[in-house]
Amino acid sequence: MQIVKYQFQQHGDERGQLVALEEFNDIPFKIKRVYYMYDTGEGVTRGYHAHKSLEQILICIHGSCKVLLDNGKEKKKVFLEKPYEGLYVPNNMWREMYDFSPDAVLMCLASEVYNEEDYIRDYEEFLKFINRK
Ligand code: T46
Repeated sequence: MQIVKYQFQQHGDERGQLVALEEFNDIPFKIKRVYYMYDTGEGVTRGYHAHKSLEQILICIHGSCKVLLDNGKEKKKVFLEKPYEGLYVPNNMWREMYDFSPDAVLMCLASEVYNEEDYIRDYEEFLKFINRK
């Protein structure tokens, strides 16, 4: 499984850093939704689902966290700690987020608006779904 981590351009000067993200230029899809999570307590794990069609870019814009990606055949762990790095999470990929630092802010850029019908929240169902493809 290939992990795709984007390194965004940083516009830095003596005032600090700035990252700008444009759909189709920096992000490989039209951004229809942005959400972020924070105040994730110690030991918290999130995710535990896959999406049928949604594509996303995950950016830990503050602090750090880990993401486990699982395509049903292979699993990979990715550490996110840089506000200028974005992890691409394609559809049909199981994901789990964990080991959030207390100050972590995980921002997600999504290719679709929120739709609970797009979620596969049961791992066995996920395996059946990808094997049917
Ligand atoms: C994903 C990972 C990385 C909304 O109302 N709108 C939204 O856009 C989202 C994302 C969530 N919600 C509601 C639904 C739940 O009642 O917020 C609550 C928490 O959502 P969820 O348990 O799905 O959160 P995570 O952190 O497990 O997963 C989220 C995304 O849902 C998911 O698409 O890939 O982050």
